[in-house]
Amino acid sequence: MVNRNQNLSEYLNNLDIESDLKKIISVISSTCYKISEAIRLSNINNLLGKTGEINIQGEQVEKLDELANNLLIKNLSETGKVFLMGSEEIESVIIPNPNNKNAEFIVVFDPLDGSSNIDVSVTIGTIFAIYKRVNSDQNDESNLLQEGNKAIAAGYTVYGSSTVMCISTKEDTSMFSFDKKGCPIITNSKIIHGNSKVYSVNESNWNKFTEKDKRWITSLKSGVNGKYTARYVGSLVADFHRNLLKGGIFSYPADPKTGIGRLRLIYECNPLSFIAKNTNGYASDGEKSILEIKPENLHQRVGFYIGNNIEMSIYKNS
Ligand code: AHM
Ligand code: MG
Repeated sequence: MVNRNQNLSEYLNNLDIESDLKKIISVISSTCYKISEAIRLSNINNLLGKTGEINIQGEQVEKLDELANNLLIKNLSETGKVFLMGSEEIESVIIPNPNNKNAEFIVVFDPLDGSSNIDVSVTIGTIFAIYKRVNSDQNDESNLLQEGNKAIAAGYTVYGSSTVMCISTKEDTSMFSFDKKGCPIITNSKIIHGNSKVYSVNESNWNKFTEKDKRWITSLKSGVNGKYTARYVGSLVADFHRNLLKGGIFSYPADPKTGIGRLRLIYECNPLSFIAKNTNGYASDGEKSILEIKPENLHQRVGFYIGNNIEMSIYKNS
């Protein structure tokens, strides 16, 4: 049973999941709290701006991207429960140090989503998903190239006007806020997608949209499906969080010429799609379920449509 005002450890005690998984979730939570403190003080501590490095995505690395990435890798390694990690910031699989070859869990993450919003104090966030390893070879990428429907837990933390962490398993999806000492306290439980009419799309890409996407967005604006409003933060994690609580649909279509999208299947789309599935929502790449896509490489980018079931069926039937 989930009670409002429980702390995370009481909440996890009541979940029917392995104790090693509970440990990993707790460490992600305490790491997110440390990241939120670093963000809060970033302007004073000279933590805004770029490191001068270019990451695997070909993007300039922000100092806070690096800080969040290093903290997650270090703290997850020290649990001794993680077999391998994968990060949006790192080209290949990450072997924990200290290493535990007998550990069973795989953790993948986007350490700080919404990098372009860091310097302007707009909401950013950490996204993660947890899997079981598929074999005992730490050099085998197939441990990370798992379909999203194999995830056993996923979540995110938004660093916004307040810091909110979402933890999702098949059993429950709940949200937590950190108290003064950094202890996560439940604020919402048994979450299901809201039903307000919002669409979140970067419409500056209009000339690259397919005829179906154009038809769909035009129909939302026309009012035939009700009165819609547009909200686009430019941080996926923030747009998803708002749509999950209030309702709506987020989309970042693939470029029809290449079939390649902007968002990363393993680090961004799968974790949020897993949460959507657990909360009366659904995610697709425009045709098929995101959670059924077998990743071909660690940094694969896909088209992405995610929202409550009603909005997703309006898109499908456009
Ligand atoms: P990031 O992980 O480097 O921050 O990139 C992903 C971000 C998403 O958070 C957001 O939805 C999207 O990129 C915004 O892209 P655009 O500026 O093209 O709208
Ligand atoms: Mg991202």
